[in-house]
Amino acid sequence: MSPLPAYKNRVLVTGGAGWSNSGASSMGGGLSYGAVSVYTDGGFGGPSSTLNSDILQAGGNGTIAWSALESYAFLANHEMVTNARQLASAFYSATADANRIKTYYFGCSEGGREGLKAIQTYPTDYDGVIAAAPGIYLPLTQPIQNFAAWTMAQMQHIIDPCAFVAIQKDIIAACDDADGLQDGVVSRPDLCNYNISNSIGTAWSNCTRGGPGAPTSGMVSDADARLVTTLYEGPLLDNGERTWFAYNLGIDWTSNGGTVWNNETRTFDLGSFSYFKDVYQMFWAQNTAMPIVNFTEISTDLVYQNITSLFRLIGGWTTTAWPDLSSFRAAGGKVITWHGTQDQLLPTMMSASYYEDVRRHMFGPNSKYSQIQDFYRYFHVPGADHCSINPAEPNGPFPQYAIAQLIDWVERGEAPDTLNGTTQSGSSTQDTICMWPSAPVWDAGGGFRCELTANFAQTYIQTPDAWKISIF
Ligand SMILES: [Ca+2]
Repeated sequence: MSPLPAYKNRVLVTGGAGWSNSGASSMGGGLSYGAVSVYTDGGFGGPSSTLNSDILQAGGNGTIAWSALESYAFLANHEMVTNARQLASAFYSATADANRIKTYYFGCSEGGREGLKAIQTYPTDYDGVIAAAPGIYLPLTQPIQNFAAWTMAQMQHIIDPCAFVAIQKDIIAACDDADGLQDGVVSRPDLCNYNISNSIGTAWSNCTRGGPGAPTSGMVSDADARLVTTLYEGPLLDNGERTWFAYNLGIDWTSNGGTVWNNETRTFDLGSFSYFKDVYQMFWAQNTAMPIVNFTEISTDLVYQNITSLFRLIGGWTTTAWPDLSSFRAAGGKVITWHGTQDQLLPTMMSASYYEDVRRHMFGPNSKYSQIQDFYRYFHVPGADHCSINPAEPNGPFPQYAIAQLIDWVERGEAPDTLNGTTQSGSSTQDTICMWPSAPVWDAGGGFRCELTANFAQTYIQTPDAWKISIF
């Protein structure tokens, strides 16, 4: 048995996912950094308990348990790290050196949201934070991410998941070398202009994604291509205004646009779309009985109206997009956000947009990136999906050890100009994750560089012009 690493005056908090504050699954990571690891159950009664199972039961049918929501939104994390710092200090008082304990945070998705909420709300809680693929703009992102469901219902075309996958493969094949390196990774989705109608007639065989009983072979139809084209345009109102960012070309639609084979009708039905139903139940219906949602009665316009209500109801606690991080910066804090370019749940552009909001608000629209990079650095992870490596693009780099780079930044002043990528496949040559707004490119001889393109942010990030008021 190898000895435990020495304690190095660090506390590492690991954040939750989905409707859970619990970072239990990542907790072991702290050991390798000489850190005390902590997580919270959010006050929901145990590590596996979640907001959606608690909020209406605890409040009573028809009543939101506001304390549970407050705890989930920000308070549980604050109380935890406050206590953890005191406990670590007391426990290790015999061996701790004089330096103040450094507190770190890592979380992705909901965990990323918790990390940003912490630095927006309690700017001295953490010395260093990794807020990855953060689920900010929560009142919007949770319901809107299932817009594939009502789009399929509206277009009366419930797609075979094998068609989703066939189109995805076509996109990846067509856009792979736009970055200059043929490695099965779409490292530059911004340079990818694939027209989905080119996939009409693409055949598949031996596909089991449809589930038991479903056909294993088929081909992409006109209706499949029309649907997927509409999905990649993103959620638009009837008047054409954009409610939210589109996903990058090449994502896996089979979760957010999940369908299930019906052996009786020999067709596909819509899947369950739990996040949409959770929001519907908790905040729109406020009823302990899970609603039965008929997606043919749902539209982007209707959801937009309900999101507007949701911002008024819970936005102050959950939106988590406050762009002024001056207090955190003044306290010496450092923050890293990374987001996979093939994120299939939270569109990559939303993190880029938030980062640009912070830059504009704190330093001005024409500020040099070096100013925000002094304390906040943002990275696009080529090919990665939501908080993980992407089985469809396994040669992409993944920032597995970004915490080590964050620690070096906080404790030694070594700011990361790139993140170190590890790969799932040994054949990849990608081990460097470029810092926004630079992006990876390979020249004809295989030479790699992180390239700066004029107005990259302005051309990459769409404008959700449906929102006439600020939605911080
Ligand atoms: Ca490539």
